[in-house]
Amino acid sequence: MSETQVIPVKDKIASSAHVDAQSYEEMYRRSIEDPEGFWAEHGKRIDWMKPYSQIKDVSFGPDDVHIRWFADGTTNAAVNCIDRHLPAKKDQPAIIWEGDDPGEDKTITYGELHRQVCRMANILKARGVTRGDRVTIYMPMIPEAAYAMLACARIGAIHSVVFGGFSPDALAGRIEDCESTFVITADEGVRGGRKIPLKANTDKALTKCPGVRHVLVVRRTGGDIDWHEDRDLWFHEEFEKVGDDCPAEEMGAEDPLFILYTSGSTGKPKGVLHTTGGYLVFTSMTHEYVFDYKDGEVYWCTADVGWVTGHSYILYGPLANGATTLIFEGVPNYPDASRHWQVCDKHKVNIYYTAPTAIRALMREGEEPVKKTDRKSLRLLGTVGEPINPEAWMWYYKTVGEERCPVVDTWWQTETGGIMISPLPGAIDLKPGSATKPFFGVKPEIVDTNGNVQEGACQGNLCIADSWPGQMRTVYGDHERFIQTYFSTYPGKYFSGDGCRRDEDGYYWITGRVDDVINVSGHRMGTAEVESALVAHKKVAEAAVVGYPHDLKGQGIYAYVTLVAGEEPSEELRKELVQWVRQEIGPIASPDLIQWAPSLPKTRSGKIMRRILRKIAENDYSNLGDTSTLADPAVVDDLVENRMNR
Ligand code: 6R9
Repeated sequence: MSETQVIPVKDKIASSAHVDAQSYEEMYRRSIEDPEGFWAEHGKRIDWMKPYSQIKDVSFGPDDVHIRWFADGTTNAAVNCIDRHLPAKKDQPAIIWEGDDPGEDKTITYGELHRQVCRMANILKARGVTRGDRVTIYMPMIPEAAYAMLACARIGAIHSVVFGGFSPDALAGRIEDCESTFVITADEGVRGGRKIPLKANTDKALTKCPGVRHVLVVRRTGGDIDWHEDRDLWFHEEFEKVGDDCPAEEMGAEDPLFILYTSGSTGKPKGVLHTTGGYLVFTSMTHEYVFDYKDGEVYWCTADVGWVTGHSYILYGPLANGATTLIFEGVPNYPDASRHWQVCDKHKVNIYYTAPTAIRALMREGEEPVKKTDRKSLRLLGTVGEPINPEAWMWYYKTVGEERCPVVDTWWQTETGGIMISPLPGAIDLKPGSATKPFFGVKPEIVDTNGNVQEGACQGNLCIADSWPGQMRTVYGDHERFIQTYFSTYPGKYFSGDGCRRDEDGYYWITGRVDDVINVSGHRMGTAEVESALVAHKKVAEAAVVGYPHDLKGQGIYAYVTLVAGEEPSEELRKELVQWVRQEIGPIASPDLIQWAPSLPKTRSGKIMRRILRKIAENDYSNLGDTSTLADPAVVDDLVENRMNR
């Protein structure tokens, strides 16, 4: 074993888990040597209307990139998440909803979920939404968000969930890109006692989106909102007009299930497209094995449904497995820093899945808020979204889990649909900070910058050599961009955009993004997006944005800003620009630090040397590299002199 600490699998866990070390090795080997046979078998874990005979039909290029799984099978995601559980679980909780206010909660059984989803689906149908239409969902964390997603799936409409923290402009861009004709929102959201004006934001966004015919509004707070008689519909009124019965559409395995926008290193956010059959097989299987999910357990993933983690591991994976999934409306520190653990005690949560940024924030509050709760129901802990530092990992393991609960550090992406690299709790010894080993069917490769595949212990860029059923199929409306982004850097392989080290035990250690994507509190932000928001301000001539290490957020946003001639830097302007970016994109894009740059370091051909800007932001001058190609090397001295995060 290597130099780092190893936490071996406990015998008790191995003997009761889905797989132990030996069966992991056997299953993994088979999944790689005989993917057709492996997935032919495991594809059956979901219910098909017409069984598949084709399994895998994939090309990673160079001429043609296509990805198809179970292509001649037909199924429906909502049926798999609801109807098929009704005979045995009609009265079992499907969703436990915990409100922002600790006094508010609600339990939705599988039977009730069925009724709610059918009615929502009938509302959509009555208003002309059909198979293949795009429906944008801009919702707080309330059960109706889940109903809306599943209602779309039931009638074959493609949902595009937009995170409730995004601005009207960001919402409009996403509605326009996929040409949505229908929006589902709420009057207001509530988080940490504060209201979020979702309907007002939607109204603003829709001034730019003439194609939207209807807005279905769920009443959450009863707050004052504007009403557009010809366009807006109250959910509770429409609900009374429709019936409980809504036959599910028979969907091809490769029919789209949803679009989810995510930031990349260039341009505007991409519409990541996932399809039906393979996605459901992969998310349900990973949910069962990685969390070692057992029937009757209460499972809580703290993500927002606006992110892929919410799609795959609040909704589709757990519900496809007939689990009880907890949906939490609030934030970890409201009313106080014990909230998450109080929720665990209140609802007897067995499996808890969160982000490193939340763990670090809670760790700062000390042990007391944790220790004053019981947490005896907890059996397994998980993390996702960014690299977790071993110190936070150990705190999570010891203080929260009392060394009783294995911690599964799960590496994956919007693009991968489900978990790719993660411990299986009964099979794989843990190393704090490592996502450990690949899931079944996942073949990671570490390549150097020339694309040579590295063997043994090594470090480089993380690629995946072959397809898995949960993989994204295309960028919505732009297949060329899909090929360019993921398959052109290392031809014939999927390139993740992450750096990675593999140790001598074959464990994977994700080191973070190697492209121009910043990971702020587990949320992806493209530097290009923040830059274009900044330069849209009339006083800004030019901007360059990079990430820098941030204690709580993992990475912070560091912006170098050059003002137009005649404008003077000031504290007010700094605040104005932060506010401006919040308005343009949303609070998660707020620059943490803005440095006034009289000019930016550029090559003679005019390219901004981001490598240097990154080093300065990181306070690391030991290796600024070769600056001789700069048009004006003196620029760097000025930036170093005036750096922000001393
Ligand atoms: C699921 C999700 C993906 C990026 C990914 C990587 C980072 C996610 C991680 C992790 C280290 C982990 N990331 N999980 N890094 N360890 N366990 O987060 O999807 O929002 O698309 O972000 O997040 O950099 O490339 P997404």
